[in-house]
Amino acid sequence: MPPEARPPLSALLAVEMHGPVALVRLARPEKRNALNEEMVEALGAFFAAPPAEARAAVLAGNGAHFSAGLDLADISAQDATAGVFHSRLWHQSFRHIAEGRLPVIAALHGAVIGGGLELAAACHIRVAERSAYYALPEGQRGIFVGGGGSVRLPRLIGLARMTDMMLTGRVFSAEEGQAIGISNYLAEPDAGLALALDLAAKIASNAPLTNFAVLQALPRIAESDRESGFLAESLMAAIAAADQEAKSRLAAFLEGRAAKIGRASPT
Ligand code: 1HE
Repeated sequence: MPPEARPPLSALLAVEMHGPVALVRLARPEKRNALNEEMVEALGAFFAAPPAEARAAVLAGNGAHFSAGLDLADISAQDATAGVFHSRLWHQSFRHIAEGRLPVIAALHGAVIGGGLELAAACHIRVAERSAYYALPEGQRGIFVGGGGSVRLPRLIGLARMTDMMLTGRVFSAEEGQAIGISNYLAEPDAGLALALDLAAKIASNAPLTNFAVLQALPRIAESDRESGFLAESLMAAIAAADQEAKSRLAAFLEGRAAKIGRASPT
């Protein structure tokens, strides 16, 4: 179904297509894009079944911040049983982002806090404007990460840095976040979304099987034992190279019709 024919998943999630790139925006700026259950469910529903024509996505936030994290009102009266199911809902939704069909670029600015940072970590690439800052104030609030942060963030920035953020409330600036690997690209004010859309358009022009291999095979290989990894790599490489898309791209290069690889890359 074309996106304009689909009923909106939630008024708190705005989706528009830019060619093959789906731009998904958290649309609750009056609450600093604090993530309530409706938004987390809508994110999961979108990325579980993205529009057929979408080949990549950008996830951004409306207003001055990417996201202030979990809507603290959602859990203020929650018991332990409700809490564990609430956290599992986040896991299920974010899995559709991290392990879904689309490469997803997070375009970050302003607060990227708590569950907002967990959401950013579930994306495949992060672009951060200089206004971005990162914190895990769960320690101050008496709670714990529940959106996959304890699994994804140590892999992104290291266990010691995450421990520091959670125990001391340390806040990292955009520049620090770039240095420690939270963001892949640092953008000037108001330039982050355009850069993220450009990168997503490039990704959308890759061979679909290469994108599949990067999203589905690479993280599994990276987490598996070496010998299983080498074998899975050989199988994936052989399947990708045998695809017609690879054949025509390789022929284009060998016949001098393909672009050469330059040195410059954005930021
Ligand atoms: C919220 C939330 C929220 C704002 N839940 N309502 N996250 C936090 O601990 C971060 C809490 N938020 C903040 O520190 C600040 O709001 C900000 C630095 C992000 C922005 O400050 P500011 O001055 O621009 O906005 P504000 O006046 O603080 O907030 C505007 C409104 O948004 C206000 O509501 P209002 O009805 O009084 O207008 C705030 O209450 C509301 N708001 N953030 C609920 N987070 C899966 S587990 C993950 C665990 C976590 O994410 S813990 C981290 C939670």
